[in-house]
Amino acid sequence: MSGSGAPTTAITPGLAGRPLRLAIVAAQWHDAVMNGLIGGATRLAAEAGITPDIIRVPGSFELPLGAQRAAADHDAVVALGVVIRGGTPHFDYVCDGATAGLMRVMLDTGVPVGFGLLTCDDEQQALDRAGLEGSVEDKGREAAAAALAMARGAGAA
Ligand code: DLZ
Repeated sequence: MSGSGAPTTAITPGLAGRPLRLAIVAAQWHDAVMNGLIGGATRLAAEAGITPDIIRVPGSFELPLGAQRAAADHDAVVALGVVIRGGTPHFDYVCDGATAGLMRVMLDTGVPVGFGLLTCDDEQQALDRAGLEGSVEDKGREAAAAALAMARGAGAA
């Protein structure tokens, strides 16, 4: 905002005018894809002048509890994970549990949770969405953008 007297530092207005506190809660399965997702979310945050806290949890099933803990001292949370379908119903239990748990955290706490959980039939589908070189989509970035938009008041009357 040159000429207006406003600060030129990249400050994302948050609660009480301070920068938003963003947590990226990330599972630890499928390293290459996770690195892409975390990179996408981190880049989006950096563009908004935010340095996120990155919190690792063992797997996608643990994302809801990680998000709940992070919601206690952050304005927005991005949950990132990758689940690849195997030969048993396990995939469905992990995906359903993580998805329902993350929604519950968001509604119970009122803290927006960006949904960056990839649920894929194979690794290639995940790589295509990971925001890596050669990927066609960047789901980490999308999830971070959604969480920050909600934290800034999107959807509020
Ligand atoms: C056990 C498991 C399996 C088989 N696959 C995945 C996966 O593809 N992605 C993921 O994030 N986590 C996986 N996990 C781990 C579970 O999410 C969870 O961490 C364990 O069941 C321990 O609670």
